Amino acid sequence: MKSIRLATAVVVAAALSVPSTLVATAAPVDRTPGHSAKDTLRGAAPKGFHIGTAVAGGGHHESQPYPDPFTSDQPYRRVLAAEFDSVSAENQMKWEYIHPERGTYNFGMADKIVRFAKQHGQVVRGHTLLWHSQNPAWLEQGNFTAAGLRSILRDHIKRVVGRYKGSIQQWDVANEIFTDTGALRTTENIWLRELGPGIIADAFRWAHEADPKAKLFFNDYGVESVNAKSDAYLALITQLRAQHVPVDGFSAQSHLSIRYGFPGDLETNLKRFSALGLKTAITELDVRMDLPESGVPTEAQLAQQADYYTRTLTACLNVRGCDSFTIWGFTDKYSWVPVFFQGEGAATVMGDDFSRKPAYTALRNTLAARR
Ligand code: 9MR
Repeated sequence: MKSIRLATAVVVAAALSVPSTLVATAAPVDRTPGHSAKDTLRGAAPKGFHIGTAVAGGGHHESQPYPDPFTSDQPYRRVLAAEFDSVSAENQMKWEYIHPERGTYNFGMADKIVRFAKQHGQVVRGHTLLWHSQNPAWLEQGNFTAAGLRSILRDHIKRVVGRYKGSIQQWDVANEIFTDTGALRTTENIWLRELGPGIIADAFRWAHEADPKAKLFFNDYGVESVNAKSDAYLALITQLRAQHVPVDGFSAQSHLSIRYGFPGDLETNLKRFSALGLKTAITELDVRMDLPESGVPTEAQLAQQADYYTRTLTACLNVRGCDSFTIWGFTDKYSWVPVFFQGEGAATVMGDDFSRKPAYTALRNTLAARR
């Protein structure tokens, strides 16, 4: 039944003239040897609840002593296919990768992710369209007029969102636009600085025109709790929705650390957004820790980490409209954490060899209990 549905989807996609590079034949879902379908995260998840991961490539990986993980590491690909039914581009859809020169798009890496997702019955989260970081030099250092810059953003959104029309379930349209005190990032963010806050509504409108079915999100870190930053999102989204701007969702990245307490009001916070009729999502969960000198986490650390993963998942499961839960990588082998936080690591749910940590088991059991 499943393969027939997938095959139909492929035919329909082809008929809608999706670029031929994206059309894939349906293939059975690979499974990690030794694990049955039920014994995976996607197998344990309740119907309609998407369990996702970032797909490793670009960004910090390029400075590491290994080849591109997603395209080179076969065991990695097998676990990616077996465990998850949602994938996010960790870096591959960011401006510096997908639009490296003015007028030149490089869709190769993103196409491969979308094709992989189709082959394995996964949905895709697109990340990201309007951000202050990982923009190419030609954009950041170009000397554009406001009108010129506006048309650059419009063309980018139309081209990128349009290319993957029908293939992306959720887009992070605007990423990290507020500071921790709830002020718009008008200094670092080229779009807000040069074009003013009105550009946010335009970005959502253009994305919606390019793919009316994709759910369009605001995405940020440090918004797990009720605080100045999440308050700022609540106020902005309320205002935009009153103006009929097509905003569909609000997502909390959730880069957590056991150094700090768990954001216990996560569920309460997400429910404020859900009450506006929005979807919510957890988009980049990882739980880092200070590593002991041996480099090996203690049992107590692993238990606390498992608890943070479980509580984040439970909060999402308890909120209507929170049906997408993504971890920012699934193996410590490729995590961004040790590269950005000295002395910290072990933030994902699997070891370097894809061995399952207590956090993995806790997630799977929590999902299974809600089936
Ligand atoms: O995981 C990404 C890493 O490979 C990049 O080097 C880094 C550069 O900023 O971005 C990481 O992903 C970020 C995401 O795009 C937005 N939220 C924070 C994530 C972790 O930094």
